[in-house]
Amino acid sequence: MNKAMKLTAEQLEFWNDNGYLLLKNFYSSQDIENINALVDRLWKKRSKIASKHVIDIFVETANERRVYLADAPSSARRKPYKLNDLYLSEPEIRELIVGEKVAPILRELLEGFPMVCNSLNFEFGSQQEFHFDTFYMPSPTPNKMIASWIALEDTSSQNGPLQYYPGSHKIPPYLFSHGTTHAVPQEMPQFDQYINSELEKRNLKPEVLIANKGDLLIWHSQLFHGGSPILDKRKTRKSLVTHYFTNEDFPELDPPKVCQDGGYMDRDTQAVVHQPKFKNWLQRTFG
Ligand SMILES: O=C(O)CCC(=O)C(=O)O
Ligand SMILES: [Fe+2]
Repeated sequence: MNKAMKLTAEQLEFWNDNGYLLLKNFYSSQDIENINALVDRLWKKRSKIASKHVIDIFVETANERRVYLADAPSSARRKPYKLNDLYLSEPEIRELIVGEKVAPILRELLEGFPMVCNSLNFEFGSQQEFHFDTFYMPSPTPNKMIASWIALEDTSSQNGPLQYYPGSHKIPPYLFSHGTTHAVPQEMPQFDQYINSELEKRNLKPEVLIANKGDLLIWHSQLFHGGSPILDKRKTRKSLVTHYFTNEDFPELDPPKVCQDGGYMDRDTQAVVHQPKFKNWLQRTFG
């Protein structure tokens, strides 16, 4: 393990107080350029590559759908999308998100062996409402999940920067009617009431992250965060988000290792239920 990359006492204290850690200039510009070039290549060659990459396109519009990248129209790249789980097939992504540079830090914060459970490549801001990641992927043991966010280009007030409430990880998690943090859509009005009163009681205020290419942000699974609105719709905000569980929570798994301090869940890609219209038409017409 590279001792020089481990966290200082001040960084750990900041993490405990705020629920996030910003590591400026963590990745080199070459590291980032390689990832941007990979995403470019995947888009350009999408009809020819064998890997089945799953992408959510036209996010937050009436046209939102999940398709294979090979079936995505070129126009989908000019609107917000989420390219899912590139880590499953791309070693360069694995090296960046759970390689020896970052894994010791994740391991220290998680107090467990970090295991990537998903990754998301964005080209635009997500504009995702404030949320806790434990709405979607609660870890079997509370607080044994963590997320990283890598700036693949600079962010500004115009391109939908990330925002979060420092200290919100100390709010007792809201439990939905089934007794866990996994969100129940019908119960969101009660959740909203709870969170608003907790934020007010603790006088917590949102902060917007203006980041530079190569910066790394790590957040606690209970940090309340989201993507702010994209004010200039033409402006991209390339980023890579990864969520991690711990191997200790999944003792039956022997995750492939990327380095001695981290690995990844080797699983199937998400299911693609809706086939693009054109493909349906081809199938109907030519069988
Ligand atoms: O990148 C963003 O704007 C937020 C993404 C996010 O919250 C997530 O993927 O969990
Ligand atoms: Fe999130």
